Order: sequence, then C-alpha cells, then structure tokens
Amino acid sequence: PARAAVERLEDADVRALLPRPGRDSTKYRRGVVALAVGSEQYPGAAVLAVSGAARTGAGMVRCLAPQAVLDLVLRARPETVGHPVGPGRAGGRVLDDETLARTHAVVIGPGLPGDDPRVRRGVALLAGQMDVPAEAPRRGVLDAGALGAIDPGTRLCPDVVLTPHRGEAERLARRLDIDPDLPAPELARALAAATGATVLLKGAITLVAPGDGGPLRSQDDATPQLATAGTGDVLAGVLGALLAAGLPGPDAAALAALLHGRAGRLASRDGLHPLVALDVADSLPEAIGTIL
Ligand code: NPW
Ligand code: AMP
Ligand code: MG
Repeated sequence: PARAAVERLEDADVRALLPRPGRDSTKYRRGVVALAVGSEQYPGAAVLAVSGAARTGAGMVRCLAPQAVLDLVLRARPETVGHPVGPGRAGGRVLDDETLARTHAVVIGPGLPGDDPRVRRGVALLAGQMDVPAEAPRRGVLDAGALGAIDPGTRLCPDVVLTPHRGEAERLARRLDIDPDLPAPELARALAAATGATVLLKGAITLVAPGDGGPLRSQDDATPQLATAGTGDVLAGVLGALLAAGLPGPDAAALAALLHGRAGRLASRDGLHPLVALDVADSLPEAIGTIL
C-alpha cells in the first residue's frame, strides 16, 4: 500500500474535544462507562483500567468482574459501582436492559483471558449481534484479551477502538490475513480497514487510524518510562471515559493518546523518575489541566 500521511497531534487540535462538565451536568449525562476487566490471574488490571476511567472524569464507572476482583477495585476506588460475574451466578447478562440503556460505552479486555465469557458477550454487543435495547452502547474499547476474539467475520464501527501494542497487532494481523511486518502506519490502517474499527496502535509513537479511513494521527511526546506493566490498562480506561462522554472514536483515541502520554511525562517528572501505572492514572487530572 501507499505510504500513509500522518498528522502529529498538538494540544490545540484536541483542546476543543475535551469534555467539560457544565451547570446542567449530572453523573449520567457526563457519561457512564462499564468495564469488563480483571480476572483471577490479573486482578490489578481492573484497578488500573477503572482508575484511568475515573480520573478522566467519567460520571460513573461500572466494573463487571469476579467478586474477588471487585473487592480489590472497591478498596482502591470506592466510587466504582461493582457488578459481580462468575460461578454461582445465573448464566445470563450481567447488566439488565435498564442499566445497559443508561451505559454509554464499554471497555473489554484488560486482564481477561481470551476464553472469558465477558469477551464473547462484549464483542457481540459492540458488533450489534446481541438482543439488547436500542439505547444499549455500540461504542467502546477492545484491548488485550478481547483482541483475540476478533476474526475475519467481525464488523465493527469507528466508535469502537482497538488498542493493540505491536505484539497484539501482529497477532491480530495474522488472523485477518494481513502482513504482520508492515510498517506501523500501514499496519494500523490495514487493521482499521479490515475491521471497520478505529485502531490505536501503541508504542513509543502511538498511531490512531480511524475506522472510516480518515487521516492517521500520531502522538510521539510520551516518555519511555511508560514502558512498564499496566500502563496500557490505564489507557483503555481513559479511552472508555472519553467515548462515554460522546466523543467520536477517532477523536477519543487521539485525545486519550495525548492525555496518557502527558500524564506519563508528569508522573515521571519529564522522564527523570520511574513511574508505576497507577501514577499515570493519578496524573491524569493534571494532564487534563495542561490542555484546558
Ligand atoms: P517480546 O517478548 O517483547 O518479543 P501478551 P501482555 C510481544 C494484563 N496485564 N509491547 C511480546 O514479545 C493485560 O491487560 C495485567 C508488549 C510478547 O510475546 C493482558 O490481559 C497487569 N509486548 C495480559 O496482562 C499488568 C510486545 O507481545 C507479547 C510488544 C497480557 O498482556 C500487566 C506480549 O503480549 C498487563 O497489562 C510491545 N510493544 N511488541 C496487572 N497488574 O494485572 C511485541 N510484543 O502476551 O498479550 O502480554 O501485554 O503482557
Ligand atoms: P501495554 O503494553 O498494553 O501495557 O501498553 C503500554 C503503554 O505504554 C502504551 O500506551 C504505550 O504507548 C506506552 N509505551 C510503551 N513503550 C513506550 C516507549 N518506549 N515510549 C513511550 N511510550 C511507551
Ligand atoms: Mg496491554
């Protein structure tokens, strides 16, 4: 394919996108995000993704996870609304119709094994293959364990954002019969074209390829201190909160990449200090303050 043109993200480009609460805001109008995250193997990923969403200003964060994971999440983030899943519960949907209709975006995958029932249900919801009310969300994030559930038959829309790192992108490319060795811009574009989803390809340079074929955008001012466990889980939460606030997928992805990179820089004091993933979440309010 032809070399893709890439636009570098600047503060001025995303400033207008930032959701700002107004006098008539309520927690429901600000955006409710539901995260299917965390498992027995990776309970911490749930804390990280939930924290990313909460610190980005979501009106409400729901977490769908086994009780032991919820116990951990609630200790760290008591404002979270917990929805237990797993053995001992009826096999049906976790959120009833009314709750689903008052949920604006979903995040599926951080800390989940590929065979988790939340992956199958979440991908079916976003692909429009579930019997749900018309108001149920069709926007969200597929990350980590959920990326493995995308196959050549999966059709998504640009308000669904896939967030692979290079390894996950290559695995997905092989499944979709795309050359995994393509340069990053072409790989991101090809994955977006094949799925219809927006693709946020993570790395030292993070790229956003809109699902509607729009121009590629890049974010390159992050710090390598972000190369540490769990920072991607925080990013998934940030993006979920922005989608719940109503931003179109490509704009939400661009703003999330910029805020996450900025929060990493702030948390590491310009890259001079090591950070942990939760520091990135806790630096999000200050990062938002720099582009207000
Ligand atoms: P290598 O070894 O570098 O050559 P996986 P994961 C390759 C959860 N987490 N960045 C790499 O190849 C996540 O949410 C939970 C990274 C390797 O073979 C997931 O659910 C945490 N990898 C789950 O863990 C904190 C790259 O891809 C493979 C790469 C697994 O996620 C940690 C790794 O991919 C984590 O977030 C790149 N740029 N390029 C918690 N505290 O609960 C190539 N690779 O096996 O899907 O593993 O990313 O660790
Ligand atoms: P994940 O591998 O899913 O935990 O995501 C890692 C996060 O850290 C992504 O947001 C990457 O963009 C970011 N990241 C990883 N390595 C680097 C690097 N060398 N420089 C800047 N950001 C990085
Ligand atoms: Mg990850």
